[in-house]
Amino acid sequence: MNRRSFLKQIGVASLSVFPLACATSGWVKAKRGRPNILFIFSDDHAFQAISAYGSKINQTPNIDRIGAEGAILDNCYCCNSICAPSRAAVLTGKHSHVNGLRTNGDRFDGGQQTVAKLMQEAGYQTAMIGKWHLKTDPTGFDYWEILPGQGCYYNPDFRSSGGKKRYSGYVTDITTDLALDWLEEKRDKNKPFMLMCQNKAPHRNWMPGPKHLNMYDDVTIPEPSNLFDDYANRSSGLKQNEMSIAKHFMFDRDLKVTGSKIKDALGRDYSNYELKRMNPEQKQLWMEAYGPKNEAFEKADLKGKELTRWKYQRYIKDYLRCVASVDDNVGRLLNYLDSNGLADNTLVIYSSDQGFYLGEHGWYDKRWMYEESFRMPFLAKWPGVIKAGIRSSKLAQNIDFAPTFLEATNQNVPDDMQGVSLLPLLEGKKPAGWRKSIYYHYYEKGEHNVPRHYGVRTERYKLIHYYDLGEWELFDLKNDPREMKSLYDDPAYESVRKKLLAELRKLEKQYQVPS
Ligand code: SGN
Ligand code: CA
Repeated sequence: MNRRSFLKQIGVASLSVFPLACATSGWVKAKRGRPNILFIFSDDHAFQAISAYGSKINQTPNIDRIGAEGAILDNCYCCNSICAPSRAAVLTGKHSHVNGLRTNGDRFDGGQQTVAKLMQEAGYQTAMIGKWHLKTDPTGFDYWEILPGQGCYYNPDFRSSGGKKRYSGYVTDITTDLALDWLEEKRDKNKPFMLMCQNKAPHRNWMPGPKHLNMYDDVTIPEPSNLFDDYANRSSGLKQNEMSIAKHFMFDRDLKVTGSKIKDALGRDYSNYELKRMNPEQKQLWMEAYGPKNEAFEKADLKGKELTRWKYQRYIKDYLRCVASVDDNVGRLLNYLDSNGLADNTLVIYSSDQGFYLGEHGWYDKRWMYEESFRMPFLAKWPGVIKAGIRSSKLAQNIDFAPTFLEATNQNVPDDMQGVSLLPLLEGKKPAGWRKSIYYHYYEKGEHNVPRHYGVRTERYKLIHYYDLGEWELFDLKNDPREMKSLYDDPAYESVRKKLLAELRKLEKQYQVPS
């Protein structure tokens, strides 16, 4: 770790107390040259659905390959578990309260410093392709072609500086086609590149592509042990959730029971708008795949827990089918690098804007500071710099991605970025003084009714404050990795609670969180 990173880790934001000479030379190593960066980012891809993270429910051979040839971070977390805020943190290297994007409803200020602009100024060709979701147009990219808003799975529209264009086909394939086309035809091959290839999948409403419609038809996916969580011993906020597998799926749109008018617990029966986008051939394949399965479901007339179990199976299979297409397309990108002599000089990263509930706590969606949605997958390969098979459990965060890109390409990390480069971890080092805690803050009041909260996670514990409810939770992740019982009021944890609170206040000061 260079000295600048070290100062940030220990919470010294300003360099002014140290001699200036230290700040200007010797910290940024010259050995790495100017590699390309291929950043593959998915939307809502949970670590539980990646075999390199020990998935019990699917295989992701191409994503795994990145980790097998490089490094895997086991404790990488987002600063705010929702789409646009996570993306803004990645671009700026800053927490939500600093980059100004706290909720999906906010507009990103593209006038501010971003890693894309810094890379561009350093002579890189930069491209943003796929899901963007920041409301304002991308800045700092030589080329961008993005999905409007959340985008569609079938025959999606894309927007570029030249206007809107509809492509026929499946969004994950098309996003990768556009990325490959930029690599092959559109970039200036005399310059190094940073390509951000960002999938819509596996976001709700989990529409599988034509190739994967019947995958998992003959298997039963194992359920998480807490699918029927009763929310005892934790904040009252859990019971108020509107993201429950049992209660908050719309049969037609989410569960693909076409024509169903069964309402969810909130009285909604939205239909699946994606079906209207399909051409006759796509629609036929779809109906052939889902028709018989839906008939069997209707005949079975399930009730209670059996119905919830059926919903879980339908949901998880569709989610995993979307992931299968992501994985195939990761393979296409890796093959392109291999066969065009680019692999050796390219840092490839696979990650996702946040995690997701795959039935844990009875849920789908994200937002909470519990592990499944807080944690992000992070796998990286860079032959010659990252040795094969590195695995780090140190605490990393999405605000670290921009500093990582900058350090990897031999640039200074601006002092106002709040993250630190992850390269030491990826290189298998165990830097002394690495951060011992992570700050988190979820601000959105809206869909899924998750109470706003902030908190701190250390290597072993987690403290969460639901400030609108005036409630706290404390988890011992070593003894209770599924976060089923808060120990906040347990006298045996009195000193742990005090230490965590002090740590939280320290982080708030370090990151200049407004009170
Ligand atoms: C949509 C989804 C929500 C999801 C948000 C945010 N509803 O609104 O389930 O939480 O996006 O997702 S849907 O009915 O429109 O599918 S995010 O990844 O963009 O933050
Ligand atoms: Ca997301």
